[in-house]
Amino acid sequence: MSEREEFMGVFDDLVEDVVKLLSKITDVTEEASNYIKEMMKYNVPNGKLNRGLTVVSTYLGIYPKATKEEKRKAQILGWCVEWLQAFLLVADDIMDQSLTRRGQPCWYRKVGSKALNDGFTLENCIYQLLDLHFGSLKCYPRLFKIFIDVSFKTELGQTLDLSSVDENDKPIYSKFSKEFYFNIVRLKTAHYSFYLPVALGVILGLDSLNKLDQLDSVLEEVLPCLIKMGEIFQVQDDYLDVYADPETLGKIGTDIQDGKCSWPFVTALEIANEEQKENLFKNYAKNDPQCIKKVKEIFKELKITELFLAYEEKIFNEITEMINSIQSIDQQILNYLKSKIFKRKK
Ligand code: GPP
Ligand code: MG
Ligand code: MG
Ligand code: MG
Repeated sequence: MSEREEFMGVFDDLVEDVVKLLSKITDVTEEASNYIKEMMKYNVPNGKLNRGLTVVSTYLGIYPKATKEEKRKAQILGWCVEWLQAFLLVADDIMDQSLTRRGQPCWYRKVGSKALNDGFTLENCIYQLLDLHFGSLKCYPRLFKIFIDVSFKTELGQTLDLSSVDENDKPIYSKFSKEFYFNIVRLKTAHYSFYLPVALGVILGLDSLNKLDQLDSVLEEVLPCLIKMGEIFQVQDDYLDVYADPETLGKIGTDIQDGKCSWPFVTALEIANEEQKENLFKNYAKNDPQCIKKVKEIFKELKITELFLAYEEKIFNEITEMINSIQSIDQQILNYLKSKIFKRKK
């Protein structure tokens, strides 16, 4: 069985854990419980599962002697990250007015504004599952705190992301710069997508080894490299938003019509001549196929694809160097993560 299949095998049990918890709360009807169960099945398990699987691979890298039961704990912790991801995506798709996610309609397009409450429910499930499965471990307070802190950073990143347009959804171009772009990206993506899964694997691994006293120095060492991976991951996400086949990507890009402060657009602004800039401003942030086409034509004139490929190559070389200098954990843990995103197409 592959790691992914084994990981998937744990999901149904966690859904049942949540259902059982609901059954213990007075006044929760069977209908409500069934709704939440279906909502979780729709939103939690259908992604690439990279974040969840990274928790498991990191844990095994720190603590290779893990028994089947110990490994299962790491898988459950991995699923907690996937629950967080589900919460963030349900909410993000409302805010970005997206159409599809993971090859199916976005949840809010199925249930309307109930999706907002479902997002809260998904988030709370993290803490219910943590309490149920990790409540008696020494590392429990650290697990709890890292979820809270990383969620906060992600929400602040979303605040920055949304602040690039005004109350009429018009982009505030004076804010658009690479510096502002990377402020957004580090907060909204890097912490929860890269730092969190590795940190969770490290926390649980050091707990198993009875070496939690080493935790802070390990996390401090790996943080910059993971943030760097998060940066390039979101640059790829922004590139794929414009250029990937929606069938492969599982989502239809919306960054151009949403007027996002995205990598292709900020890069284009840096190098465009006055006429190209004027045309970019005229056509960006408009939900009109002709305008989107025009923006893409200018991107082509400016060789955005070539610039992206060269930038991707450069950053991955820098990441390789950063990994090679890591001493506190097995470099293979980070190389695995790097290989998952290198030249990714989805
Ligand atoms: C990715 O942005 C960032 C997130 C999904 C975090 C959202 C944070 C919240 C607090 C809701 P994106 O909009 O580019 O992602 P995608 O392309 O997947 O829609
Ligand atoms: Mg978004
Ligand atoms: Mg989005
Ligand atoms: Mg995106």
